[in-house]
Amino acid sequence: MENTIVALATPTGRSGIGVIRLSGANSLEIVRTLVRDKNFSPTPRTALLQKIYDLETPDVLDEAIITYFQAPRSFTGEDLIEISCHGSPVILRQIIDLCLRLNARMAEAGEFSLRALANGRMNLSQAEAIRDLIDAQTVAVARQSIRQMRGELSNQLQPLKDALLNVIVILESSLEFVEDDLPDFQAEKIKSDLQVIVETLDKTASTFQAGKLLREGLRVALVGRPNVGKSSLFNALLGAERAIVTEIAGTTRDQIHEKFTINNIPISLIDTAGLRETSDVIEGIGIERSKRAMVDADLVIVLIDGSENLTDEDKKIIAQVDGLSHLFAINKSDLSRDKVKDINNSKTLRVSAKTGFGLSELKKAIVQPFASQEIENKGFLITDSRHFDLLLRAKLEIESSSSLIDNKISEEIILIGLHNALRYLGEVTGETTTEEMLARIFSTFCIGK
Ligand SMILES: Nc1nc2c(ncn2[C@@H]2O[C@H](COP(=O)(O)OP(=O)(O)O)[C@@H](O)[C@H]2O)c(=O)[nH]1
Ligand SMILES: [Mg+2]
Repeated sequence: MENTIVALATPTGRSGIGVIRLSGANSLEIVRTLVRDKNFSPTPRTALLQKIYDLETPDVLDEAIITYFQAPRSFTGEDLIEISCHGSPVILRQIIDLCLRLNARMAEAGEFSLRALANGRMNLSQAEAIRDLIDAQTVAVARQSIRQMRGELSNQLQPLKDALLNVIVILESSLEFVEDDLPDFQAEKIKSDLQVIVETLDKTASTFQAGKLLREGLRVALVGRPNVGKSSLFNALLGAERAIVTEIAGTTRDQIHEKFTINNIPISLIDTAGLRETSDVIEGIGIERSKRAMVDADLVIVLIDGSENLTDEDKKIIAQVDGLSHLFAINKSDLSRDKVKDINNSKTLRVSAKTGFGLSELKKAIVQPFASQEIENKGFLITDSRHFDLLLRAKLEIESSSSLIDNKISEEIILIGLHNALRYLGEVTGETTTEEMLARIFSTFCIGK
């Protein structure tokens, strides 16, 4: 852990400024060589303009702003230096190479954060929140990540861990001092304490449904027979001419995916090849893919051409979505021939991909079955499946321990489940996470973070 690491903290490619980060005991020594000043002793947290020199030639490579964060008051808790260079990939590469020649080592993904964790600058759920913040696709996810980064999850869990520990202490001392079973009044107290913990865990874990929706969003597939206007609707929903639209049936042969958001929920919209019998090999493959997309989607929008009577092909598709989460949209409502009435008695929306009529109702209808009160309330949400899983496991352990109390099972056995629960809760914040698990988690981080 002592070795000094280096990485580009900004994206590769040209930019106004590119930031190189060094962390570790030798950071200052390395920078002294780069600026050719053996006595360079920057005031911590002060931006200094410096020339950066090549090692062998007298050449100045760049003029850069150097900021020194002295241990332990830095992101990683170690000596950390940020060099803000001009954002030229050539210059950045050269300066990183010099750092490597001066015995820094290229940082691995998330290694700065891992060091921050090891040095107690943040806990695991906070480090994960920084990763999620950087990856956030929507404002809503960014807001949730900031809350988690500021410790909201760990603060919610702490009282539960304290309460659980209290129960454990009582049981352990009764194990030492009492020969007989737990007195009834104490057993009742313990059971009710555990019940409160279980309910709170349940409440926190239940926000994951909304959190997952915000983070992962919905896969929505547009299906229908050729020429009903799927690609037109796809473009209209995106607000971009992404898919090819023609009056020729069978234009769309492969799927197209695009992302947009409805009320902060990321939607991955899939335009598919029109479903029909075909002898065209390529179109046939496209149709197979459409069928797969239909089954994989969270929601299928079946598009019908309202200017024509329902055809056998329409009816076949309508039968196919039975059992899948779906809604019917009747397109081309700008044409005055309104030939299709309700389908299978289900609610149908009238839209026009051409004029935009009905699109805002359609958007509402897409998210309506999934949107929950929690998203509206803007409370703190569990967004990470790892956290959700650990909360559930902790809850199950406590529940089964609690049921053992009634059966007068020995405290030793009851304690096993409670210790497991405490360990699971500790894994959320990283106190009880194994090295192997940490390595797995941090490999999902950016290099330079
Ligand atoms: N009048 C009218 N024509 C439309 C509408 N939507 C699509 N079309 C036309 O229907 C034809 C087929 O559209 P397209 O989006 O390629 O259908 P797809 O085969 O289902 O993808 C094109 O000529 C479109 O211009 C609509 O809402 N109103
Ligand atoms: Mg199409």
